Amino acid sequence: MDLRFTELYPEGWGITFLVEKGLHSTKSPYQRIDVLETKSHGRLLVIDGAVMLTERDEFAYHEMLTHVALFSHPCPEKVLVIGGGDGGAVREIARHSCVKEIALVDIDADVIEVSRRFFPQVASGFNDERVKVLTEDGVEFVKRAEPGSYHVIVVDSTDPVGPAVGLFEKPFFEACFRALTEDGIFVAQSGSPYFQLELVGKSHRTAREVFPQAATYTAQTPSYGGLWSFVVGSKLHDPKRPIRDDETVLKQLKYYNPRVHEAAFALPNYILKATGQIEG
Ligand code: AG3
Repeated sequence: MDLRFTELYPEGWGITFLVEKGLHSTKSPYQRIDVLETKSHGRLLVIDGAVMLTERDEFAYHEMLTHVALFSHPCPEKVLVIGGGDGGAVREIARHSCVKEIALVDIDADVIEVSRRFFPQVASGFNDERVKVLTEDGVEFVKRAEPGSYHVIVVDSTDPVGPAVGLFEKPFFEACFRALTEDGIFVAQSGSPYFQLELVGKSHRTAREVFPQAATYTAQTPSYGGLWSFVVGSKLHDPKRPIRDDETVLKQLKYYNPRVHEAAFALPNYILKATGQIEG
């Protein structure tokens, strides 16, 4: 008999993994966390029934979430990550030697602990001495942050249900704008173009209202059902153009390269329409 895990998307389709065994299940004060050993994708982290990452393809999401903004900035010394308690985003950011400080703020200490224990390769960035981890509400943290204190803010949230709802709202984008330096860049995961197209559109429009430059880009993330979207807002630098080519970082990467960076902003018509960039 095959054991299976399916993340069922709202319209009644989903993504299925054959499961070797369950490794861990826990209910934190905020959400349910499961770790499964799959047949095809190594370990799988699930939060409240939604796929967060697999060992096999987490690189695509984490590289594209972080390096587009980081390579668009000439010198991102101070970086803030909101969410991302698994550590994958921090691991990618820590590859850049120009980064001097990384603060990670995740509301759920249990996610960090589970990742350290079951996903040591993903959580490896937590061992970097530039990283400071805080377990508190990301929205409140950014609201209180000293204006102009971060060069890049990366939002690695779960879906907009439960504790992550506020991370998709305009007041949070505005708080990030204030917390960024004058040439700061904001980037957030903005949902699946297949099953959250409204969210992709809303995130894009919100970023446009708050930042002088804003754009949506995509990457292939098979474990999230195909294509995934990200929204980037920038105060000065063009987020569509990489302006550093740090070879020591680039040669470590499995997905991102400067041509992928530029190409990721080329969007299919249905996403251009959903984000209000073409009529229809
Ligand atoms: N980012 C998870 C993206 C949301 C996935 N949603 C879904 N499968 N319904 C956080 C985990 C990666 N660091």
